[in-house]
Amino acid sequence: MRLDKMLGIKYPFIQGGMANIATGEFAAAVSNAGGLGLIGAGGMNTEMLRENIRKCRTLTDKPFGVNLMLMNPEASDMAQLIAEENVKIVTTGAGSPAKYMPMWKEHGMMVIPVVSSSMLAVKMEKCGADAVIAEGTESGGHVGEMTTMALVPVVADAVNIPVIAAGGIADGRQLAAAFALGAIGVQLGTCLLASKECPIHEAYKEAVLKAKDNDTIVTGRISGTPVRIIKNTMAREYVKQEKAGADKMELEKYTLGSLRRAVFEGDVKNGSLMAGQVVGQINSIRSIEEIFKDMYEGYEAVVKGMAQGE
Ligand code: TUI
Repeated sequence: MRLDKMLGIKYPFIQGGMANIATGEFAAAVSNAGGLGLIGAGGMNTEMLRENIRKCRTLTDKPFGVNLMLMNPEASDMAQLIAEENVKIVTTGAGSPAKYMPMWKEHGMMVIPVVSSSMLAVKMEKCGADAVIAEGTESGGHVGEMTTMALVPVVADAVNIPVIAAGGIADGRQLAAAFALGAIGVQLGTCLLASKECPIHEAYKEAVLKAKDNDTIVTGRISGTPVRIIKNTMAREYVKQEKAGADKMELEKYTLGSLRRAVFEGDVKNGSLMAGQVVGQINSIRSIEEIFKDMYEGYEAVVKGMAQGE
Protein backbone atom coordinates (compact mmCIF):
# COMPACT_ATOMS: atom_id res chain seq x y z
CA MET A 1 0.00 0.00 0.00
CA ARG A 2 1.32 3.43 -0.92
CA LEU A 3 2.12 5.93 1.84
CA ASP A 4 -0.69 8.32 0.86
CA LYS A 5 -3.28 5.56 1.39
CA MET A 6 -1.61 4.36 4.58
CA LEU A 7 -1.74 7.83 6.14
CA GLY A 8 -4.94 9.13 4.51
CA ILE A 9 -3.21 12.03 2.73
CA LYS A 10 -3.07 13.25 -0.88
CA TYR A 11 0.58 12.57 -1.79
CA PRO A 12 3.06 9.85 -0.70
CA PHE A 13 5.24 12.55 0.89
CA ILE A 14 6.29 13.17 4.47
CA GLN A 15 8.28 16.16 5.60
CA GLY A 16 11.72 15.78 7.23
CA GLY A 17 12.14 16.78 10.88
CA MET A 18 14.14 19.96 10.23
CA ALA A 19 15.07 21.12 13.73
CA ASN A 20 14.53 24.85 14.37
CA ILE A 21 12.65 25.14 11.08
CA ALA A 22 9.57 22.93 11.15
CA THR A 23 7.24 24.84 13.46
CA GLY A 24 3.59 23.94 14.04
CA GLU A 25 2.69 26.51 11.43
CA PHE A 26 5.04 25.01 8.83
CA ALA A 27 3.92 21.44 9.56
CA ALA A 28 0.29 22.56 9.12
CA ALA A 29 1.18 24.14 5.75
CA VAL A 30 2.74 20.86 4.59
CA SER A 31 -0.31 18.89 5.72
CA ASN A 32 -2.70 21.36 4.08
CA ALA A 33 -0.74 20.97 0.82
CA GLY A 34 -1.35 17.21 0.89
CA GLY A 35 1.78 15.80 2.53
CA LEU A 36 2.36 14.71 6.12
CA GLY A 37 3.63 17.72 8.08
CA LEU A 38 5.83 17.07 11.11
CA ILE A 39 6.71 19.44 13.90
CA GLY A 40 10.49 19.28 14.34
CA ALA A 41 11.08 18.94 18.08
CA GLY A 42 14.86 19.19 17.50
CA GLY A 43 15.34 22.85 18.37
CA MET A 44 12.55 23.07 20.94
CA ASN A 45 12.03 22.45 24.63
CA THR A 46 9.03 20.50 25.92
CA GLU A 47 6.85 23.57 26.50
CA MET A 48 7.56 24.94 23.00
CA LEU A 49 6.67 21.56 21.55
CA ARG A 50 3.34 21.58 23.40
CA GLU A 51 2.52 25.06 22.04
CA ASN A 52 3.50 24.05 18.51
CA ILE A 53 1.33 20.91 18.62
CA ARG A 54 -1.65 22.97 19.77
CA LYS A 55 -0.99 25.66 17.16
CA CYS A 56 -0.76 23.05 14.40
CA ARG A 57 -4.16 21.66 15.41
CA THR A 58 -5.77 25.08 14.97
CA LEU A 59 -4.30 25.42 11.47
CA THR A 60 -5.09 22.06 9.90
CA ASP A 61 -7.68 19.33 10.12
CA LYS A 62 -5.39 16.99 8.15
CA PRO A 63 -3.07 14.38 9.68
CA PHE A 64 0.22 15.70 11.06
CA GLY A 65 2.89 14.35 13.41
CA VAL A 66 5.97 15.17 15.45
CA ASN A 67 9.60 14.39 14.63
CA LEU A 68 11.45 13.63 17.85
CA MET A 69 15.19 14.30 17.58
CA LEU A 70 16.55 11.84 20.12
CA MET A 71 19.71 13.84 20.88
CA ASN A 72 17.47 16.55 22.35
CA PRO A 73 18.17 16.76 26.12
CA GLU A 74 14.42 16.80 26.78
CA ALA A 75 13.65 13.88 24.45
CA SER A 76 12.24 11.76 27.27
CA ASP A 77 9.75 14.41 28.46
CA MET A 78 8.85 15.13 24.86
CA ALA A 79 8.16 11.45 24.16
CA GLN A 80 5.64 11.52 27.00
CA LEU A 81 4.12 14.81 25.87
CA ILE A 82 3.56 13.58 22.31
CA ALA A 83 1.54 10.66 23.69
CA GLU A 84 -0.40 12.85 26.15
CA GLU A 85 -1.26 15.38 23.46
CA ASN A 86 -2.71 12.58 21.37
CA VAL A 87 -0.37 13.03 18.43
CA LYS A 88 -1.05 10.10 16.14
CA ILE A 89 2.20 9.86 14.18
CA VAL A 90 5.80 10.19 15.34
CA THR A 91 9.01 9.98 13.34
CA THR A 92 12.36 9.82 15.16
CA GLY A 93 15.94 10.66 14.27
CA ALA A 94 19.50 10.63 15.58
CA GLY A 95 19.14 7.55 17.78
CA SER A 96 17.02 4.57 18.72
CA PRO A 97 13.50 5.21 20.08
CA ALA A 98 13.24 1.63 21.46
CA LYS A 99 12.62 2.72 25.06
CA TYR A 100 9.62 4.88 24.11
CA MET A 101 8.05 2.30 21.83
CA PRO A 102 5.90 0.43 24.43
CA MET A 103 4.34 3.70 25.68
CA TRP A 104 3.68 4.98 22.18
CA LYS A 105 2.17 1.69 21.03
CA GLU A 106 -0.06 1.67 24.13
CA HIS A 107 -1.39 5.05 22.97
CA GLY A 108 -2.13 3.59 19.54
CA MET A 109 0.41 5.81 17.82
CA MET A 110 2.07 5.14 14.49
CA VAL A 111 5.86 5.11 14.98
CA ILE A 112 8.22 5.63 12.05
CA PRO A 113 11.94 5.77 12.99
CA VAL A 114 14.67 7.00 10.66
CA VAL A 115 17.32 4.35 10.05
CA SER A 116 20.66 4.53 8.29
CA SER A 117 21.35 0.77 8.04
CA SER A 118 19.43 -2.48 7.53
CA MET A 119 20.54 -3.69 10.98
CA LEU A 120 18.84 -0.77 12.66
CA ALA A 121 15.75 -1.27 10.46
CA VAL A 122 15.42 -4.88 11.66
CA LYS A 123 15.85 -3.75 15.27
CA MET A 124 13.11 -1.15 14.82
CA GLU A 125 10.75 -3.66 13.24
CA LYS A 126 11.31 -6.00 16.21
CA CYS A 127 10.37 -3.28 18.71
CA GLY A 128 7.13 -2.52 16.89
CA ALA A 129 7.83 0.23 14.34
CA ASP A 130 4.99 0.65 11.83
CA ALA A 131 7.37 1.66 9.03
CA VAL A 132 10.94 2.92 8.70
CA ILE A 133 12.46 5.87 6.89
CA ALA A 134 15.65 4.72 5.13
CA GLU A 135 17.68 7.91 4.98
CA GLY A 136 20.73 8.08 2.74
CA THR A 137 23.83 10.19 3.25
CA GLU A 138 22.64 12.58 0.50
CA SER A 139 20.34 14.13 3.11
CA GLY A 140 20.89 17.39 4.88
CA GLY A 141 21.66 17.53 8.58
CA HIS A 142 22.73 14.51 10.62
CA VAL A 143 23.59 11.67 8.21
CA GLY A 144 24.77 8.06 8.06
CA GLU A 145 27.24 6.50 5.60
CA MET A 146 25.03 4.62 3.13
CA THR A 147 23.63 6.23 -0.01
CA THR A 148 19.89 6.13 -0.65
CA MET A 149 20.48 4.01 -3.78
CA ALA A 150 22.26 1.29 -1.78
CA LEU A 151 20.27 1.62 1.46
CA VAL A 152 16.61 1.52 0.37
CA PRO A 153 16.70 -1.89 -1.38
CA VAL A 154 18.59 -3.63 1.46
CA VAL A 155 16.21 -2.20 4.04
CA ALA A 156 13.20 -3.20 1.90
CA ASP A 157 14.60 -6.76 1.71
CA ALA A 158 15.40 -6.91 5.42
CA VAL A 159 12.01 -5.93 6.90
CA ASN A 160 8.34 -6.73 6.40
CA ILE A 161 7.13 -3.23 7.30
CA PRO A 162 6.85 -0.41 4.75
CA VAL A 163 9.94 1.61 3.82
CA ILE A 164 10.00 5.33 3.11
CA ALA A 165 13.02 6.64 1.17
CA ALA A 166 14.85 9.81 2.17
CA GLY A 167 17.91 11.66 0.96
CA GLY A 168 18.44 12.85 -2.60
CA ILE A 169 14.80 13.31 -3.56
CA ALA A 170 13.65 16.62 -5.01
CA ASP A 171 11.87 15.83 -8.29
CA GLY A 172 9.73 13.29 -10.13
CA ARG A 173 12.69 11.30 -11.44
CA GLN A 174 13.96 10.68 -7.93
CA LEU A 175 10.46 9.86 -6.69
CA ALA A 176 10.13 7.24 -9.44
CA ALA A 177 13.55 5.86 -8.47
CA ALA A 178 12.50 5.63 -4.81
CA PHE A 179 9.45 3.56 -5.76
CA ALA A 180 11.64 1.40 -8.00
CA LEU A 181 13.99 0.75 -5.04
CA GLY A 182 11.10 -0.59 -2.98
CA ALA A 183 9.86 2.46 -1.06
CA ILE A 184 6.15 3.24 -0.62
CA GLY A 185 6.78 6.97 -0.35
CA VAL A 186 9.43 9.58 0.34
CA GLN A 187 10.56 12.02 2.99
CA LEU A 188 11.36 15.53 1.73
CA GLY A 189 13.44 18.21 3.42
CA THR A 190 15.79 20.24 1.26
CA CYS A 191 13.27 21.00 -1.49
CA LEU A 192 10.90 22.37 1.17
CA LEU A 193 13.54 24.84 2.41
CA ALA A 194 12.96 26.73 -0.83
CA SER A 195 9.22 27.06 -0.29
CA LYS A 196 7.24 30.26 0.22
CA GLU A 197 5.98 28.92 3.54
CA CYS A 198 9.37 27.91 4.98
CA PRO A 199 10.19 30.23 7.91
CA ILE A 200 14.01 30.29 7.49
CA HIS A 201 15.84 33.61 7.01
CA GLU A 202 15.83 34.95 3.41
CA ALA A 203 19.64 34.74 3.26
CA TYR A 204 19.44 30.97 4.00
CA LYS A 205 16.90 30.57 1.18
CA GLU A 206 19.16 32.52 -1.20
CA ALA A 207 22.09 30.26 -0.26
CA VAL A 208 19.93 27.22 -1.10
CA LEU A 209 19.03 28.71 -4.52
CA LYS A 210 22.66 29.60 -5.26
CA ALA A 211 24.28 26.33 -4.16
CA LYS A 212 25.40 23.84 -6.84
CA ASP A 213 25.43 20.04 -6.55
CA ASN A 214 28.95 19.89 -5.11
CA ASP A 215 28.42 22.69 -2.60
CA THR A 216 27.56 20.61 0.47
CA ILE A 217 30.06 19.06 2.85
CA VAL A 218 29.82 16.77 5.88
CA THR A 219 31.31 18.15 9.07
CA GLY A 220 31.99 15.85 12.01
CA ARG A 221 32.65 12.64 10.03
CA ILE A 222 35.87 12.14 12.01
CA SER A 223 34.99 13.71 15.32
CA GLY A 224 31.51 12.43 16.08
CA THR A 225 28.23 13.61 14.64
CA PRO A 226 28.30 13.86 10.84
CA VAL A 227 26.16 16.78 9.62
CA ARG A 228 25.71 17.80 5.97
CA ILE A 229 25.65 21.55 5.40
CA ILE A 230 26.24 24.03 2.58
CA LYS A 231 29.95 24.91 2.33
CA ASN A 232 30.81 28.25 3.90
CA THR A 233 33.54 29.84 6.01
CA MET A 234 32.52 27.86 9.11
CA ALA A 235 32.28 24.52 7.28
CA ARG A 236 35.69 24.88 5.63
CA GLU A 237 37.34 25.93 8.88
CA TYR A 238 35.65 23.08 10.77
CA VAL A 239 36.77 20.41 8.33
CA LYS A 240 40.31 21.85 8.19
CA GLN A 241 40.61 21.78 11.99
CA GLU A 242 39.00 18.35 12.12
CA LYS A 243 41.55 16.94 9.67
CA ALA A 244 44.34 18.57 11.70
CA GLY A 245 43.18 16.54 14.70
CA ALA A 246 41.28 19.17 16.72
CA ASP A 247 39.33 17.69 19.63
CA LYS A 248 35.58 17.79 20.10
CA MET A 249 35.64 20.77 22.46
CA GLU A 250 37.63 22.88 20.01
CA LEU A 251 35.31 21.95 17.16
CA GLU A 252 32.22 22.68 19.17
CA LYS A 253 32.98 26.38 19.16
CA TYR A 254 32.12 26.40 15.45
CA THR A 255 28.86 24.48 15.70
CA LEU A 256 27.42 25.66 19.01
CA GLY A 257 24.21 27.48 18.12
CA SER A 258 25.24 27.53 14.47
CA LEU A 259 21.96 26.17 13.08
CA ARG A 260 20.05 28.87 14.93
CA ARG A 261 22.45 31.50 13.55
CA ALA A 262 21.61 30.35 10.02
CA VAL A 263 17.85 29.91 10.48
CA PHE A 264 17.04 33.01 12.52
CA GLU A 265 19.84 35.48 11.79
CA GLY A 266 20.62 34.52 8.20
CA ASP A 267 24.33 34.21 9.02
CA VAL A 268 25.42 32.44 5.84
CA LYS A 269 29.15 32.70 6.66
CA ASN A 270 29.26 31.20 10.14
CA GLY A 271 25.86 29.57 10.43
CA SER A 272 25.14 25.91 9.79
CA LEU A 273 23.11 25.84 6.57
CA MET A 274 21.83 22.27 6.71
CA ALA A 275 20.84 21.03 3.24
CA GLY A 276 21.07 17.84 1.21
CA GLN A 277 22.93 17.15 -2.03
CA VAL A 278 19.80 17.93 -4.10
CA VAL A 279 20.40 21.57 -3.20
CA GLY A 280 21.97 21.95 -6.67
CA GLN A 281 18.63 21.09 -8.30
CA ILE A 282 16.72 23.82 -6.53
CA ASN A 283 16.58 27.11 -8.37
CA SER A 284 13.29 28.77 -7.49
CA ILE A 285 10.96 29.47 -4.61
CA ARG A 286 7.56 27.76 -5.01
CA SER A 287 4.63 27.15 -2.72
CA ILE A 288 4.59 23.75 -0.99
CA GLU A 289 1.54 22.90 -3.09
CA GLU A 290 3.47 23.62 -6.31
CA ILE A 291 6.49 21.61 -5.13
CA PHE A 292 4.28 18.58 -4.43
CA LYS A 293 2.31 18.91 -7.68
CA ASP A 294 5.46 19.36 -9.82
CA MET A 295 7.07 16.32 -8.21
CA TYR A 296 4.05 14.08 -8.59
CA GLU A 297 3.36 15.11 -12.19
CA GLY A 298 7.06 14.70 -12.98
CA TYR A 299 6.93 11.18 -11.57
CA GLU A 300 3.85 10.28 -13.65
CA ALA A 301 5.57 11.54 -16.80
CA VAL A 302 8.73 9.51 -16.01
CA VAL A 303 6.76 6.32 -15.43
CA LYS A 304 4.76 6.80 -18.62
CA GLY A 305 7.95 7.40 -20.59
CA MET A 306 9.61 4.30 -19.15
CA ALA A 307 6.57 2.13 -19.91
CA GLN A 308 6.85 3.24 -23.53
CA GLY A 309 10.52 2.32 -23.59
CA GLU A 310 11.66 5.93 -23.96
O1 TUI B 1 18.23 13.12 12.57
C1 TUI B 1 18.41 13.29 11.39
N1 TUI B 1 18.82 14.46 10.87
C2 TUI B 1 19.07 15.58 11.61
S1 TUI B 1 18.87 15.77 13.27
C3 TUI B 1 19.40 17.33 13.18
S2 TUI B 1 19.53 18.35 14.57
C4 TUI B 1 21.19 18.34 14.89
N2 TUI B 1 21.75 19.50 15.14
C5 TUI B 1 23.05 19.58 15.43
C6 TUI B 1 23.82 18.46 15.45
C7 TUI B 1 23.27 17.27 15.16
C8 TUI B 1 21.92 17.18 14.87
C9 TUI B 1 19.68 17.65 11.91
N3 TUI B 1 19.49 16.68 11.06
N4 TUI B 1 18.20 12.30 10.51
C10 TUI B 1 17.80 11.03 10.93
C11 TUI B 1 18.93 10.15 11.21
N5 TUI B 1 18.94 9.32 12.19
N6 TUI B 1 20.09 10.07 10.53
C12 TUI B 1 20.84 9.09 11.13
C13 TUI B 1 20.07 8.63 12.19
C14 TUI B 1 20.36 7.62 13.16
C15 TUI B 1 21.60 7.47 13.73
C16 TUI B 1 21.80 6.51 14.73
C17 TUI B 1 19.31 6.82 13.58
C18 TUI B 1 19.50 5.88 14.55
C19 TUI B 1 20.74 5.72 15.11
O2 TUI B 1 20.78 4.76 16.05
C20 TUI B 1 21.94 4.39 16.70
C21 TUI B 1 21.52 3.50 17.83
O3 TUI B 1 21.31 4.04 18.92
O4 TUI B 1 21.36 2.29 17.60
